[in-house]
Amino acid sequence: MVLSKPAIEQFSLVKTCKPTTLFPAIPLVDLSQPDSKSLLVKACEEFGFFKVVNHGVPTQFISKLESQAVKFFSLPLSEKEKAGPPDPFGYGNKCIGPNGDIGWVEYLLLNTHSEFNSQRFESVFHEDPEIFRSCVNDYVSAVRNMACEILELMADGLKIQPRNAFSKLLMDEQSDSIFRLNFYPPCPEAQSLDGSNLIGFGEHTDPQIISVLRSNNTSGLQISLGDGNWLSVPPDEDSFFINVGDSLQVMTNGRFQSVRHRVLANSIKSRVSMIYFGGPPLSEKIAPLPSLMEGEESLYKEFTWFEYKRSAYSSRLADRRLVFFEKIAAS
Ligand code: GA4
Repeated sequence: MVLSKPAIEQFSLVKTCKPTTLFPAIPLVDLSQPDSKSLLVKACEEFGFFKVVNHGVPTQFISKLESQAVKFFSLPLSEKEKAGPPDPFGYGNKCIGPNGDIGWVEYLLLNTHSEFNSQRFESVFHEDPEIFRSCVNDYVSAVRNMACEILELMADGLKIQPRNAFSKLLMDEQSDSIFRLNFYPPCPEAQSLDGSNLIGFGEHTDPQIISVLRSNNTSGLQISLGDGNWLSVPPDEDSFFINVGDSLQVMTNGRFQSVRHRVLANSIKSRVSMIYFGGPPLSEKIAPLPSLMEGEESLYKEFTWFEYKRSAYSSRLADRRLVFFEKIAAS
C-alpha cells in the first residue's frame, strides 16, 4: 500500500525520542516460578503492564491462528468487507470506533461467544468457515484460561478471598469479552526524516478488566510511562503481554493502573497482533473489592459494566474515560 502525501497527512504523526538507558525494563513474569504473584502485583502497580513467559498456551494454537489471520487480511478488500462493518463486531479498515478515530491498521473484531460470529465466518470463509472458527475458539479458550490464572495470582498477591473474585467474571457465561485481530500493513512513509512516526493505533487505555496481547516479531507497541515518555516494547512472538484495563483499576481502587498504550506503524514489516479483552457481564457492578478497602473510601462512583461501556463507545480513543466515574474529592 502506497499513500500519496496528502492522503498520509490525514494520519497522526508523533515525534518519538531515542530510547535512553534510563528507561525501565518491561516487567517479566514467569508463570512457572513461585514468586510470580508478587512480581505481578508490583508490575500492575508500577506499569499496569507486563510480559508473560511459560504461559502454557500451546504453540500450535498460536501459529494456526496467525496463519488464518494472515490469510484473512490477504483477501481482496471486497471479500474482507463481507465480514461486515464493525458494529461493534466486524472488519474495519483505518477507522477505529464510532467517533472518527483513524489509524494505519486493518482489524477484525469478534465476539468471544463464537456462535454470534457464524454469519461472518460463513460469508468470508466460504469453503471452510469451520477451520477459522475452531482456530479462534481453541486460541481464545486457552488464552482465557491463562488470563484467569493470572487474575487468580493477582488476587493471591493482593490477599483477596475468594481467589476467583476477578477470574469468575471472565468465566461467567454472560462475560462480555472481545477478541481482536489487528493487521498493520508496512508503510514506507511511516518514518519521516525528522523522526516522526505514523500512528497505527492511537494512544488509549482498554476499558475491560484485562487484555492479553500476542504479536508476531514486528515492533510497534509502546506503553506510556505517564511522564510524557513512551517505552517501546520489544516484540516477542513466544510471549504474551498483559494490560491492566480500566475496570481492574476500579476494582483495586486505583492500586493497579490501567496502562495507556499505542502502536506505531512499521515502515518495512507488517505487524499482526491478536488481543483478548476480558470483560465482565454487562449487568456487573464495577466497584472496588471490599477486602481492599479497609479504612479507604472508593475513588469511584458506582456503575455497571454496561454503563461504562456505553460511555466508552461515545468517547474518542485517546480520552481519559474514567474521569467521569471518579468521585470528586471533598475539600
Ligand atoms: C479499546 C480496546 C478494544 O480494542 C476495544 C476498542 C473499541 C473499538 O475499537 O471499537 C473502542 C476503544 C476500545 C475504546 C473507546 C471506543 C471503543 C474504540 C473507541 C473509540 C474493542 C474496546 O473495547 O474499547
